[in-house]
Amino acid sequence: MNKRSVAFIEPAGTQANVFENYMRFPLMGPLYLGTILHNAGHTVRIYCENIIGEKIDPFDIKADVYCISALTVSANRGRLLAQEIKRIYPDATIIFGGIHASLCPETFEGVADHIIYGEAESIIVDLIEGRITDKIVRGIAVHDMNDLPSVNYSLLEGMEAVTTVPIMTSRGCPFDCNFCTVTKIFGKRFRMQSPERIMKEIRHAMRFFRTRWFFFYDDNFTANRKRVREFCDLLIESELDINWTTQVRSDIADDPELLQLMEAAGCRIFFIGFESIDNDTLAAMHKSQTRNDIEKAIATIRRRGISIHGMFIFGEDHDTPESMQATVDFAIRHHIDTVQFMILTPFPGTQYYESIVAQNRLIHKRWDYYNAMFPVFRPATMSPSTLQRETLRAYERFYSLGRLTIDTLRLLIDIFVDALTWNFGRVFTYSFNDIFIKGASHFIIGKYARSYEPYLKFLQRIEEKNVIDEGLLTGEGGGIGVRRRNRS
Ligand code: B12
Ligand code: SF4
Repeated sequence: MNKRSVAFIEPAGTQANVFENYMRFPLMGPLYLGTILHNAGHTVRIYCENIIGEKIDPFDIKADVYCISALTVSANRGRLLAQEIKRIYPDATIIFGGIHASLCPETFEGVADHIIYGEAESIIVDLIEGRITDKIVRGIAVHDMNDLPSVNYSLLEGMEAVTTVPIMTSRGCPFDCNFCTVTKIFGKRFRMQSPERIMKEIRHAMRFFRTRWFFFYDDNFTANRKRVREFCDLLIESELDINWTTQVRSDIADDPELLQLMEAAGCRIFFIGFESIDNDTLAAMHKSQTRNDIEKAIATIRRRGISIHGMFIFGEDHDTPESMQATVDFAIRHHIDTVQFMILTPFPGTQYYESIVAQNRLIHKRWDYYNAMFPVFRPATMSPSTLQRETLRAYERFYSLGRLTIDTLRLLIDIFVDALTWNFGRVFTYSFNDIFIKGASHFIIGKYARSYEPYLKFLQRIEEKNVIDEGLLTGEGGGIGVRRRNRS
């Protein structure tokens, strides 16, 4: 078999996304699949538009096979790229995979030679070498996560822009939140790498990057606590001295000793999906957590000096403008370090999507707007434009200049008092990073608040007329005038 040149493309969403400006992270799928193909002797490059910081031009990328990995928000851009590639290189093979291809393959009908559902490590070589010829192919879940190769990060174009090393040590989640696509792709069985293997991954990654910040992408890093305990022991013993961030659930508060160990091993920030402070909303989402669990988690984690990035979702049927602003009050009162207020988004393939479609509440299927920042369905207790406005107001309140000033002053006073009293005990809890993120978020939110106006106008029009003016929305996202980041 001739060796082939393969280009992986991770398109960016075409709409403004508050966080993409300083969160330059690649998906791990292209990195794993690219590494496997590279190890099999094929020539591989991976192009992630979010990392490169601009739109890629297919004229600049010549390959035998184009593998496009799209989320829902980047599906239209992926489709458009495929059309351009086919026009420029009619003999090239185009393969779509990833979350959106798995959950909504019809999006890529007519532009894909192959569409792959689910995990593709065990089929990618056969696919590229032509032993699999079916148009629709079902991948096979990786059975043992320790069998995966170590990621070759140098395949990633523009990897110098990555300031935090991405690593994913597990797949699957035993929970079943109704809005989430994770279990639809990776299943409910939690599969994980061993503590020794995670250490090997860290050492391996350190050969590619100078930074000592790592982000463990795992959806629920502490689902198996014994593993995390052993990993932290190994990390402390190794004296590698890295800082890391990961995603956990509120139930981590049940194990304060583990928290202490994680902090000692360099864990600095937790990303936690709190989703809501209302128990009825949490129950409707099948979140398997209560407001009490959230409060306990915040208090316990704060005591251990780990920062919290709290993620909330607005727009569930029990939500009102008042409950949304009460969530902001809650986040401020409980000193959550940074927050994300996402608008509930019915992603195809989820239980939530099915129920919204069945109730005829979906406004449109322009995937560019499915980035949890635009209402794409009709909420139960308020208009879509109210949901949009109240979400922006929530952000503006949380990241207000007044709060930023107070937090900065508080930190400076702590440092001053500690220096005077010769107290070094809490030096490691000073969080310059939080102040920086809050400051950046304040400016980014101000900028994006202005760019959401066209979508708000679109929502108001459909609310007045009760019809969708298709002319206002275009597939590539320029139609309603929401500004894109300048990529060219
Ligand atoms: C890391 C991460 C992020 C990072 C960076 C992601 C990025 N570059 O887009 C950050 C924090 C910035 C982020 C942001 C967002 N994220 Co996010 N994120 C993740 C997370 C936790 C891990 C992604 C990952 O690497 N997975 C592991 C790898 C191995 O999986 P994979 O890339 O899908 O690849 C496998 C298969 O899909 C397949 N495959 C993939 N590509 C291809 C291509 C070909 C050709 C083939 C054959 C096969 C194939 O094979 C691979 C190996 O088995 C996932 C959850 C998850 N478990 O995946 C959510 C997830 C992808 N995010 C999600 C969402 C909604 C978002 C946001 C819109 C909102 C938000 N949460 O802020 C933004 C949008 C970002 C954007 N691109 O515009 C959703 C996407 C849902 C959807 N239907 O699109 C997910 C699935 C979480 C969820 N709860 O549902 N995210
Ligand atoms: S939201 Fe988190 S806990 Fe819920 S199913 Fe998805 S990954 Fe699991």
